[in-house]
Amino acid sequence: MSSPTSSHAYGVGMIAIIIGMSVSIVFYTSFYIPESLAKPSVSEHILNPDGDFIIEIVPGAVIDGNENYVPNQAKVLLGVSNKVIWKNLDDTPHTVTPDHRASDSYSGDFGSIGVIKSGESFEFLFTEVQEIPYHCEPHPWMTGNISIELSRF
Ligand SMILES: [Cu+2]
Repeated sequence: MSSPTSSHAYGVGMIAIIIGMSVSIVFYTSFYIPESLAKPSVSEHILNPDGDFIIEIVPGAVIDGNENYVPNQAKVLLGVSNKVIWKNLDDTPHTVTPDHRASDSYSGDFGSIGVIKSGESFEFLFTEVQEIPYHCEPHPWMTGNISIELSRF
């Protein structure tokens, strides 16, 4: 048989377990899940670099042997020129397509979605050091390379 004291202790124990579980669930849903889904924290300098870095898809780029992406071997610095804009100045639609799947943990998958029409542009904010060789999907002889590097500051 149980004494009144031990059954009371048992009741308090159950309540403590229930409260503990509730607190854990509230913590998990309110703090842990939003934190794990949040984008990585990126410094203000990198989110708002000093200026845009322009890569022109020059007129006549569609013709094999011509210049196409200019500058062709681009080097950008985080916090300085990591926001890159490809401008299509050619008459033909082109793409910026990575040779191998490439992504940035803040901005997501790299590459133009569909074609960049004549007069239009594609922009991408790089937040991590990496090097990406890329090409034009309809005109695979058009190739370029972009390298994202740390600035010295
Ligand atoms: Cu093209």
